[in-house]
Amino acid sequence: MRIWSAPRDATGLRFAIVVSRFNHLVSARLLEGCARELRARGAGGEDIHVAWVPGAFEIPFAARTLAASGRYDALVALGVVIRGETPHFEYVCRAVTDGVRESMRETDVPIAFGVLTTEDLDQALARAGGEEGNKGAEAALTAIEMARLRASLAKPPEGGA
Ligand code: INI
Repeated sequence: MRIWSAPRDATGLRFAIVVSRFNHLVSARLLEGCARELRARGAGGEDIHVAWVPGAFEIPFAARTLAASGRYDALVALGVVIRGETPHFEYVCRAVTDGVRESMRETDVPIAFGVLTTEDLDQALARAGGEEGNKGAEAALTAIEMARLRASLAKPPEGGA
């Protein structure tokens, strides 16, 4: 039996974080948590690149472009979509989730999803360093693990168990 598991050590890995400015109060906290986690796990400051985009809708475009550059082991997408009075919320959520998934498929670069989709601002704040933790930091851990896993899955060992 071969069991795949990947260490969450970011030493030597290169990351791009795409973060949206909409609901900046919250997205800045996600970014802070994400960058802090990457650094704490060994990533160098020069190996973490940050691209700000206007809103969550723009995240997939930036993520796909950065992933296609071939310069990153993994990406993190960060944003905050808060339900309003209109169905616009649903469209933005769908666009960002579908778009990030497509970007990952098209480029074969892992993209951790740290986009909050909440009912209100309080829920979003709770997930950005409040009582529900920091989803930016959680996304950082996912990005590290997937970057390592991608490398080991691409070169499976010869032979049996
Ligand atoms: N963008 C967000 O990131 N969060 C939101 O809550 C949001 N709402 O509610 O509208 C939002 N809209 C902007 C959208 O992402 C685009 O930036 C805009 O439509 C221009 O393309």
